[in-house]
Order: sequence, then structure tokens, then C-alpha cells
Amino acid sequence: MRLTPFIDELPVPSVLKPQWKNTHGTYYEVSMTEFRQSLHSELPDTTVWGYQGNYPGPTIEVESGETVWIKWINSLPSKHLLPIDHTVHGAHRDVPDVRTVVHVHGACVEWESDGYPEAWFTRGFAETGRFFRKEIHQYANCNPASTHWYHDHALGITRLNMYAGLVGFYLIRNSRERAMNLPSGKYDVPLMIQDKKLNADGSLYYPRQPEQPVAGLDVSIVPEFFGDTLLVNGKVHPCLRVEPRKYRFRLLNAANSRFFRLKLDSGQLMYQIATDDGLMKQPVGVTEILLSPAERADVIIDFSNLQGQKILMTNDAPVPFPDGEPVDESTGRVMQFQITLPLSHIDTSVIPARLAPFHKISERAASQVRLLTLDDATDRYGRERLLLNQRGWEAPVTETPKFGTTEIWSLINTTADSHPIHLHLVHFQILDRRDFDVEAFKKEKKIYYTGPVLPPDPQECGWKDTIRADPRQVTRIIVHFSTFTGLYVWHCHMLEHEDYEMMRPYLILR
Ligand SMILES: [Cu+2]
Repeated sequence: MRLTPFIDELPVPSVLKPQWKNTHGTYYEVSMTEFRQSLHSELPDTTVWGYQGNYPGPTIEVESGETVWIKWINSLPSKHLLPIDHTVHGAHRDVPDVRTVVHVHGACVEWESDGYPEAWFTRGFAETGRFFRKEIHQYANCNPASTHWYHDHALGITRLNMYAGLVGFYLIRNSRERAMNLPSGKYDVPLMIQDKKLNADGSLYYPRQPEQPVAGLDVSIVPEFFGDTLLVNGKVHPCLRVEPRKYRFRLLNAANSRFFRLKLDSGQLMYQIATDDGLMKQPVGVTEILLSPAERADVIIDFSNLQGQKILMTNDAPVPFPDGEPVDESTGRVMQFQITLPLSHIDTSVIPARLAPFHKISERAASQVRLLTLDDATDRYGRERLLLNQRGWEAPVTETPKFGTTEIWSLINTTADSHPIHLHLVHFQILDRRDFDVEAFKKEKKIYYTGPVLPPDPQECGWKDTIRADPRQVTRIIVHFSTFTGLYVWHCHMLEHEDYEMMRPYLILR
């Protein structure tokens, strides 16, 4: 589908209103439903799934430390919008097709409310997965001010539920950040970037089969999904009319598998102020920002003195990343900023020279080093099946950090693609990356490094919950397990990988 770009205004999701709020906390109810919504003015409306009748769902805004309860309500039809592969883990014929469970990505949360993939529930909680514990989830929000997001996480169909539209922003704010005088209010705009394929009748297209169809299967999971059209906040190639002043944008890659490498065609700098889990030590001026699925970066863009101009946000990340196909005209453009609004008042917001204290965790603090491989395997249909540490989802738990300890996880990527690895609950720091000899490793199970130690990119110097593990490299992260105990997950955030079977449970022991 070729649709005229930059004719539709960027939608900004509304902020969710609570059912009630008192000194103990705040209670929300959020329904998931199927409805029709316009993704582009030249297309008929699209049937999507969303929260509170919106895709993306309403933005949930909370304070650091505020206790929040959310009743997530499944009011979806019993038939799925998209083709289900019943051969992948957790999606066999013995479970209902339409299952949901909500994960707040980046959340500091008890395990029973984390959105464990087997804690799914159906309409009216009629059926539930074996790890379902409660209808009302409780969030501690023991995080600094940060850009988080919520999305579906049901085992074996996460890629379909999220593609259908079950995604939204979850922003944590606090007085410390408010005192910094960053661009705020209508000058603080979240941007959720995704790719999709749309049929001429407006309906969502998701493949029933890979390019080489799998013999014997009506529907088969694909190795990765890459759409030919980019959307921001649920609108195809939108435009945003802005004032000639500074804006804060919260960039989120919410695509199934596509990486985005974002630039402005004006060549100007974006001042990154936050990573996945909060403000950085100091702002970093960058001309491009690479975001793998689920990564976030908050940036300040200054449109001062650019009155009347139009600035394009472009993307040039190959798919799969990093050695795949280049982008085309459609996937190479994200959205347009039109500096056409009059300045409503003098811009007094600032880009502070210092943002937040940040202390590097010392490697010596680690009591355990885990060597964890990212592996290619093949299933009984001859399809690629990606694994973590040679194990699938059903294998017994092997990562069992003790509460209060610090660990180094060495992610040994033996595959040809980059994988965004996400750990639930915790926030970590990246130590370094280093090339190694994959063939020798496969033969001898020993790591022979073939390159120098590479420090994290400037844009990664902060708290992270999702990190690129690049091909033929060992990526080391350092993690402190200090907020909750219980059963969580770690996984690749390319959703087609996560669903098959690049996801593992991990257990934080008391
Ligand atoms: Cu992956």
C-alpha cells in the first residue's frame, strides 16, 4: 500500500483517568476490546485491538513510589484477529485462542503482577493460565522518572496480540524531574514507532506462512515480521505541527522485529536525556539513535529559529539488523515535523548540563558470572528455532540469582542477527561488547576473543532493561537483584523470536 505521507496529524494518546485515588494509591480499570480505527485518512478504518477503545492505549501516568492497582479486563471476541500457529509453545489446541496478560515493560513489580506469559486470562476471567494469580495487578513503581510501556505478553501469541494493537505508554514522573524544567506538558510527546502491512481494505496483514511455506502446516510462525509501512502512535507516516522551541520526545520501538535507526534530515542534533529506565548522567548530543524492539530513548529536539521549515525523521536500519536488506522509500521515512505553529510563549525550558546521579556498578560487586548463549536450532518442520542457552521455554529454570546479589550476564550471540535481550523486573548496566570466534566456540565451548573490548555506545550509558546483543559478539551486562523475589522472564524482544522459543523463566531466590 502506498499512502500519501504526512497528511494525518500525529495522535497523542490521552492520559488514563483512575476509578479512584486516595492517600494509599490509585486504582484503574482497563478493558481490552476489538474496534475500528483510522490508521490513515486514505484507507478505510482498520479493525484493531486496543485498551479502552484505543490503539495505542491511553497513557498511564504515575508518580515514583505511588502504589497503583490495575484491573486489566479482557473483553475481546473469542475469535482471534490474526492467524495462529498452534505448533508453537503455549499456543496448542488445548488452550483458548484469545488469551491476554499485560506486562508493564520496565516495571518494578511483584512477580504475581508482572504479566508472566502463562498468567493469561480470557474474557471475564473464564479461563486462566497455570500461573495466573490475581485479577487486579499491583505496581510498586519503585522507579525513577522514566518512559515505560505496557503490552500483551500471552505465551505463544504475543506477536499477534501486540500487532493487533495491545500496546500503550506507562510514564513515571517525579518532583525531581519536574524541578529540572525540561520541556513538559504539550511539549512532552511520546512517539511509539511500529511497522505494519495493511491490505487495501484497511485490514491488518500478518503472514500465515513464511516466504517458503512450511509443508504440512496451514499456519506457521515466520522467522521475523517486517512491515512495509511505518506508524507512529497508530498513524501511518504522520506529521506533527510544532512551535519553534524545544520539545521532549519519548522514542519507543514497539515493532515486532524491525530495528529503527533514526535521524533528522536537517542534520541537527538530538539531545538524548534518558535511556530505558530514566534520566542519564548528562545529555548526549547525537545525530542518530538506534533502537531495537522495546528500547526507549528520550530526546530533546530544538526547533527554535526553524519557523516555516519541515523536518523529516528518517530510518535507515537494515532488516534483519545489522546485515539484512536496506530500507526503501516507505520504511526509510518515519514522520514529519512541521514548524508552523506560532510560539505561544517564550521557551524557558532547558537542557540541563547535569541530569541525574549515575554510579557505575563495579564488576567486583558481582558474585556470579553467567555465560548464556543465543543459539540457532531447527525444529521438526525444518524451521529456524532460536533458543537461549540451548533451552526452550519448558525446560526447568536455570537462572536463579539470589535476592540482594549482583551478577554479570555474558550474552554469547552465536547467531547472524542482533537480538534485543530484555530482563523483566531489573534495570542493568552494559559493561562491554567483544567479538569472538563463533566456530571455535561451537566446537570447543570456549570463548576466543578476536577483537578489542568495546565500550557501550554513548546512547546506552544509563539504566537499561533491553540491550542489543549483536551477532558474533559477547555482550556483558551487570545486574543487581534487589527489589523483589519470584518468577520472572528474560527473552529476546523480537516478538517472533520470543514466541518461538527465545524466552526463559528466571527465579530470584530469597
Ligand atoms: Cu531474537
